[in-house]
Amino acid sequence: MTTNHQRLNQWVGEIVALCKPLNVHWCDGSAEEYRWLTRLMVDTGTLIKLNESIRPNCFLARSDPADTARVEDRTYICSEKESDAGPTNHWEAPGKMRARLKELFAGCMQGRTLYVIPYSMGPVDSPIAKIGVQITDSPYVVCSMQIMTRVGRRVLEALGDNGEFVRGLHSVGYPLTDPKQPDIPWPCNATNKYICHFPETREILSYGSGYGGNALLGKKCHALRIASVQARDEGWLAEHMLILKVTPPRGQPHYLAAAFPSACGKTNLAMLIPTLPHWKVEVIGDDIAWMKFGPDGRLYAINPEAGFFGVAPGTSDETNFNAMRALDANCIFTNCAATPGGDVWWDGMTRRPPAHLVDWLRRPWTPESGRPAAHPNARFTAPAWQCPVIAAEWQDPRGVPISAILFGGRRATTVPLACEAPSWSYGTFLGTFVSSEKTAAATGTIGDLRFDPFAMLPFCGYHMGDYFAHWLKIGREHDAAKLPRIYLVNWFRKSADGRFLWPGFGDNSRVLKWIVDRIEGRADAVDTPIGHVPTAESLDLNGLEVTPEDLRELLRCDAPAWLREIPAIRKHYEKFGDRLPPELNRELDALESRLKQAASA
Ligand code: O2Y
Ligand code: MN
Repeated sequence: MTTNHQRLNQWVGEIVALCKPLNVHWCDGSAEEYRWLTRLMVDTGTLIKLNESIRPNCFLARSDPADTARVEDRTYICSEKESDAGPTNHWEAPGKMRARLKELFAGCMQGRTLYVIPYSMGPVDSPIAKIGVQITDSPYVVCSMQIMTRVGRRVLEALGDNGEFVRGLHSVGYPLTDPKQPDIPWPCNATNKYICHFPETREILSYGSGYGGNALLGKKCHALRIASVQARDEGWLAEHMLILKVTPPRGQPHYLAAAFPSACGKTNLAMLIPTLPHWKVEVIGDDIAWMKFGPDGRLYAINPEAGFFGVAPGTSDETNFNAMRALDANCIFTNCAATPGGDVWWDGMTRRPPAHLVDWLRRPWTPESGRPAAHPNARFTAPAWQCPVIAAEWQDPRGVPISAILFGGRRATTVPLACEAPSWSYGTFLGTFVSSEKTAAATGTIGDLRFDPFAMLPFCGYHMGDYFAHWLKIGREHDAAKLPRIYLVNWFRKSADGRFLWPGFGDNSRVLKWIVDRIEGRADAVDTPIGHVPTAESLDLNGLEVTPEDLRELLRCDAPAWLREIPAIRKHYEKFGDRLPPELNRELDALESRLKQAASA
């Protein structure tokens, strides 16, 4: 495959000269190419082919035990000014980091093939989509990028002779310097890992890891860290949000975007099966949303990805039937256990574990082993189109108009089941202190709160105070009547004796229904100091056994508990110094005085 794009050809030439690969291959994204690379990886032991009659065209990869997750402490934002990276990112001066990386990348691809992956984040013909080119020496990354993004010829065509693209250079950092040196199943660099972003020049340099978000550069590095900077500069939003289509019986669909920190059941919500009869929930995306204003003034979202890179443990026919069906064929599994019959298994996949397995570390495993069979961050990489509830319009280049944005955390106390923000600016304020409790707190005590504003803490490519300001600016510059409404939700509220008050999973459709009904002016709410909370009667609880006491607790604005959290929110805000928009402190002061009034009434 060739291109007349001079800057691209010149960059590839420079990287070839620096990294000294044995071969260069331009990826065309074809099924033939996928077959060739998976065969190659089966030969080197990187992949195990699963039983064709159980999971056709599926493979299992087992990583180096030291390379199993994103490495936040090795992730850098190398902006020109340190202050532009802000307090939530590691920073290094771009010149200094480039010099360090140049040394590491020099000769790092010896004995290997350098793959050039032209990819599109979003449907290739979408005005919201963006193009990237990743150079990598990992065939595992090439195959994973084929599933997770749109790769190949049509992307080069869209790029033309002079189009803009994000540059991503990735190496596992394990050169084969001696021609006789055999390769190993999961090459990586045990001592040096760097995941570096250069926001001003829209570049990503990743060294030493072959895993997930460190290596599949289209995902967190491009679609969130670099794109958040582009979005700020160009007036749109690049967010860590799933996108849902919710259709009421005989009604018009609404599209919702939702941000949750990790371990809050984001993939389960994205693929939820409603318990409410005749309500339909379909998925557009499970992790990232790019949202731009359309000519009609509404906010339109695309899923920039084409696949799901989901956590396997805990996923089952009971917890997420639709995800399980997306895994029936054409997937890459990483760090799962292997069954004697040539399938994969992970903890929680079936009620009864198999009697014998080979665990993710290649050791024999039985239920008596007393340790997990799969790594807790074991993953599936699955094509999105395979999900039975993928919405027909998931690849619509125009995107889908967003009616509501949800923020949620895992909160045993304080935060009610749902709460509607009366305005975009108040909704933005709610997003700034999204949090989960590190440990389940008993009622009356504050658990150790981990703030994850907008669920973007590890993914915002610039100063988070400026990111809050960008959200507030969007609200000032657009027609309030056309902006999505903003909601806080919490499926994890517990009783004083530690019981979950809400069943979650498919019953979360009851909260989605309340939100849709609010948007359509059909549902009641109570005005509380924190926002509009559902009345008990406005929630459709048909067929659900929830006691009136539990419901009251779920929907209670617990003013004293909120008041106890205000100092923690103030402390959280202090991190952002003078880049914290003053409106947010004003909102916090106003909230505190409303809560004090309510608590003393
Ligand atoms: O550990 C990794 O590299 C994956 S992290 C990830 C993957 C898919 C979706 N979300 C995430 C995340 O950390 O938010
Ligand atoms: Mn994510």
